[in-house]
Amino acid sequence: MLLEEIHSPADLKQLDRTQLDLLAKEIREEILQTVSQNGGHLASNLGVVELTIAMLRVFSPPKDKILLDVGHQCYPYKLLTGRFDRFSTLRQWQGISGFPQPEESEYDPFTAGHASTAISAAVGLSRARDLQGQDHHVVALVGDGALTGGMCYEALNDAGSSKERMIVIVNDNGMSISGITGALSGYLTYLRVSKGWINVKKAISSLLHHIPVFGNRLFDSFGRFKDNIRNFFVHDKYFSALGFRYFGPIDGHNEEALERILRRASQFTEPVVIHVITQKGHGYQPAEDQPDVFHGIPPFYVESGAVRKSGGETMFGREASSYLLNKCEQGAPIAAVCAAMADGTGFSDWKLRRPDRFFDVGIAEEHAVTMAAGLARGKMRPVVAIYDTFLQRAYDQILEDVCQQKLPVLFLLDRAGFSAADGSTHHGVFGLSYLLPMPGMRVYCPAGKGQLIGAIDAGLSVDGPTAIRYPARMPKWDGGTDGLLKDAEHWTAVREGTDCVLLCAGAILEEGLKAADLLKQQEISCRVVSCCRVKPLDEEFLKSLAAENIPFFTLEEHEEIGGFGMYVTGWCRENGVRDPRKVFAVKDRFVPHGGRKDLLQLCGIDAQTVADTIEQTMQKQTENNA
Ligand SMILES: Cc1ncc(C[n+]2csc(CCOP(=O)(O)OP(=O)(O)O)c2C)c(N)n1
Repeated sequence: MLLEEIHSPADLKQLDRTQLDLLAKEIREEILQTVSQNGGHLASNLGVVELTIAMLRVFSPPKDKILLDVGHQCYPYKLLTGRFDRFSTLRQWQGISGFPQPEESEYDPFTAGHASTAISAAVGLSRARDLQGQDHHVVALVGDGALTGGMCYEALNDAGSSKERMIVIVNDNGMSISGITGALSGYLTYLRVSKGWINVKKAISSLLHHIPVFGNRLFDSFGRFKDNIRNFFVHDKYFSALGFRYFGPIDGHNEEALERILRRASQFTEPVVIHVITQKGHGYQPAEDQPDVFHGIPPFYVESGAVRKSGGETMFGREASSYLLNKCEQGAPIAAVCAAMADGTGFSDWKLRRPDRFFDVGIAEEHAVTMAAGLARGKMRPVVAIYDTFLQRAYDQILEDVCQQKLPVLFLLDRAGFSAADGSTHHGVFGLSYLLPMPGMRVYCPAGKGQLIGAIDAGLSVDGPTAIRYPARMPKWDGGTDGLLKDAEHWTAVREGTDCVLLCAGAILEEGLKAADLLKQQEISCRVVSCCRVKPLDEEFLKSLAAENIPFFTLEEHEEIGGFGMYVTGWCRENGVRDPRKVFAVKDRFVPHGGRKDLLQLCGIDAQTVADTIEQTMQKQTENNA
C-alpha cells in the first residue's frame, strides 16, 4: 500500500504519475472505510483528494503554510502528513481530530472549525513572514460555501490592496452543505461556464482531433496550453477588482494540471486566486448523488450508503421548525432566518412550504442577525435558527442591533451542549455566557418538547428578544412525546427529594435524574428540578429554597463562567441567601472531541461524578453538624 510509505510531503514528491493515480484511489478508500465506521465529513474530503496531493507536491509544509477553511476537508491532508497510522481513530475519544489542530501536528498551521477564516489568517501569516524576512509560501484553501462569509471579503479586500504575497485557492463545487446561496456563487458559475472559454475550448479540441496522426498528441499538449490561454478567455472582474490575479477555472480532479497552475502561481509576488472546480463526493456514487447527505454523516454501510443506526429520535430543531411553520401558515407574521444550516437546524421544510418567509443567507451569521433585526423593525416576527457555537460570531449584532432596540427577535440555538465527535470548535458551551449579560434578553433551556413549545410561545408573545437553547436530540426521559413538562416559565421538580436539591438547566436534566437514582442507592433523597427559563431566574423558586434551608446544587452542560450556576450564585449573594454548594459545569477549558459520555466524565458533569460529589458534600455537612 502506497499510503503506508508516505510520511511527509517529501515522500509524495518521489512518486510518478501511475503511483499518484493509485495513491488517490487509496486515499479515497481509506477515507470511505474510516468515515463509514466513525462518521464524519465524507463528501467534502472525497472532493479534494487530487487538490491536496497537488498542494503537497508543490508546497513543502510545515515550512510553507497551508490553511484549510472550516477544516472539515482535512482528511486527505492528514493522511499525507504523517497521520495515516492513527487515521482509524479519527474523531474518536483521544484519537485524531476531524479538524486541523496545531497541537496535533506541526503540519496544521492554524485551528479551524468555524468557516471563512482562512484568508484572514493567511494574510496575518504572510505579514508575519515578511516582517521576519522569511521566504515561505502561504496558501489558503477556501470553499465556495465559505466564501459566502463576510470575513473572506474583508480579508481579500485587505490583502489585495496591500499586495500580500499569498495564494487563495477557491474550491468551487457548487455546494455549501446543501445548495449554495448568494450572488457570488452565481458569479463563480458564470466563470465556470463562461461562454467564450467553452466555445474556444470546443473549437480547438475538435480541430486538433481532426488532424490525422498528430492530432491526439497535439490535443494532449493542448491540455497544458489551455491552462495558459484560459486567462485570456475567462475574464474575472471580482477578484481582479479586489487586487488579486485570477487563474482558472481549473479541473480539480486533474492532478497534473493542478500542479502546473500551483507552480506557476507560486512564482508570483502578488496575491493570486486559483479557481478550482471539484465535485463533492467524487469517486463514491452515493456521495456524488447526494453530496448534502454525505457532507457530515454518521456511521454508514459502504455498499448501500445507508446510515447504520437510523435514529428514530425526535430532534429539537425539527419540532421547533414545524411548530413555527404551522403558526406561519395560520397567519402569524413569522419569517425564518438560517445561515447555511437549514438541514442541520431542521428548517429545510420552509423552503418548500413557505419559501416567501424563509431566508437562508449563507455562512453569514452576523448579517443574519442584523437582517432579522431589520425584519423585526419592519413589524415581522423573525426567528433566527443557528447553532449555539456559530452564533458566537454575531455577538455584537445581537447586543447592538437587537437588544439595544428591544426588538422581538426569537433566537433558536441548536446543538447547545457537547457536539461530541466534532470537538472543541463545535461544542455549544458558551451560549449562556454571551447571552445572559445582554440587557432585556430572555433565555430558555428546554428539557423536552412541552417546554420547547412553551418557550416558543413565550418568545413570540413578548416585546423583546428571546433565546432558546437546546441540543440536537430530545432526551429520552421526556419520551419525545407531548412532553411531560409544559411549563417553560416556572422551575419544576421532576423528582421529589428531601435531603438536597439539584437544579438542572436544560436537557442535562436527564443526567441529573440518573445522579438522583445513584444517590437513592446511598439513601440520599435528591430532588431534581428542571429549570427551563434561565433568564429571568425563577426568583420565587429560589426564595422558597432559601426558606426551606435545604442544600442545593446546580448542573449544566456549559462553561461555568457566565453560566447558569454562577448566575444563580450571584442572585443568592445579592439576596443574602445561601448559594449553591457546588456548581457542576465545564471549568474554563476547551473540551476535545469524543463520545458524549467521555466528555461528561472529563468535565465532571456525568451522573456518577455528580452523585459522588453530592454524597461527599452531604457527608461533610453531617460531620460539621455533629
Ligand atoms: C461560522 C460557521 N457557520 C456554519 C458552519 C457549518 N458549515 C460547515 S462546512 C459548511 C459548508 C462549507 O461549504 P464549502 O466551504 O463550500 O465547503 P465544501 O464542504 O463544499 O467543500 C458549513 C455551512 C461553520 N463551520 N462555521
